[in-house]
Amino acid sequence: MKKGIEDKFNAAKDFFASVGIDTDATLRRLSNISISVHCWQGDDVGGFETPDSVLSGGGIQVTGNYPGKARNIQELQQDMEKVFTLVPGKHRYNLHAIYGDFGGQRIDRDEIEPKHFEVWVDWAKKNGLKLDFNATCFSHPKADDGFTLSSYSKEIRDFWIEHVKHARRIAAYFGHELNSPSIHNLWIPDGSKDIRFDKWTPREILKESLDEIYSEKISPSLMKDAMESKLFGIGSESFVVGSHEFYLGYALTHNKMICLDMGHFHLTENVGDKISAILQFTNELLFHVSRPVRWDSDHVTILNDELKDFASQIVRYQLDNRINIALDFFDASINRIGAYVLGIRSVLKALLIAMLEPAEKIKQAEIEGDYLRRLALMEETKLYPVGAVWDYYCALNDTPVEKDWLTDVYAYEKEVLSKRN
Ligand code: RNT
Ligand code: ZN
Repeated sequence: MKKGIEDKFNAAKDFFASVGIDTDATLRRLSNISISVHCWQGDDVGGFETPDSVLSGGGIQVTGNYPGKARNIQELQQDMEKVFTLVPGKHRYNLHAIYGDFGGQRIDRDEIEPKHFEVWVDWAKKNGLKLDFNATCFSHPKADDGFTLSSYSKEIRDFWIEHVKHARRIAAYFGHELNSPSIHNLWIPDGSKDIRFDKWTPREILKESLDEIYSEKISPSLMKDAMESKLFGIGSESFVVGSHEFYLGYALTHNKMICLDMGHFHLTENVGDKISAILQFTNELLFHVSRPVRWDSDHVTILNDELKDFASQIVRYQLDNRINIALDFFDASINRIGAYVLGIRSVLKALLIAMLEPAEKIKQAEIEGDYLRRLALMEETKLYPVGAVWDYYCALNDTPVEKDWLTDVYAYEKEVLSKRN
């Protein structure tokens, strides 16, 4: 371990003990939290259906053309292995349906099978990872008019229903092979650019499509279903079929998980705040941790107030096993490996900060109605020596301390990424 790290940690540990916090227990707790790391930051949501697949439609957008993106499964796996050496903890990996191994064949979305994802299962086993999954209802000609599961065309929606059914079976296959239920998240782009006259019918159709999809019962020991709402997208500014209320209603009445993407709400809404409301009525939630900048821009997560608020909600109410943390950002304007590392580390830091709060003391002040004390304690907490604990945790896990990971990222860029074009 680098010189000084342990000394600083011990001093911090004494300090935290003096405010009633057990630092070692905190680090054990942090190491038990797994983040589901998304595959799509690695190649700008392109996928591997064809050698030159690119993100299209769906109201989501990647901007930037930083060199070195992964062009095939092997490169993406190599990149991810690098990423996982630079972040502490054991995590999960989150695939989209377009990332299968289709062997150069044209396999349409309604034909994908577990065998197309064997290469990922083998890789996950080798690297001690668990897998999550997503149907891909965008970047496809049958999604071009902006409607998939809620399409007025029976042919179109049947195609997508079939796709999602296949995707759920692949998630179940992951759960079975890796001994850990795989979360299958469903997000569809459906909506319209301009004012919708009939908002009822598309939602009624979507509900029927979902009923059809979920009529196939799969054990929650293999896979769990989540559904992700959105406020608006590019091309669906005026109306989104799968709104928050729609999916919240569906999830609560059908025993499904809701997925809250931090970029899918009004910018002044505190998404973390929703946790203590929704979890009064259901057992688990999925989060897409992201960073909206003025809109759902999917910037790399950083340690900002929104992220800290989110983490504090998990930690304060011991929801470690009820909130599933997944990442959802894709920035093509910076080194993609570095984007992953920075984003993952920021989420872990937010959790650590929350775990090192003098929670009992603040709660007591609140119960007693001593709101000045409550405010003062929360304010003091902001300067607690969390950095020393974080550095120690990174070193303990054989991962770089402070910004040392940059050295690895740039070396990898030079040796590997710069040779791709
Ligand atoms: C889109 C949703 C969705 C996607 C991924 C690629 O607005 O956030 O989660 O980002 O499925
Ligand atoms: Zn999302």
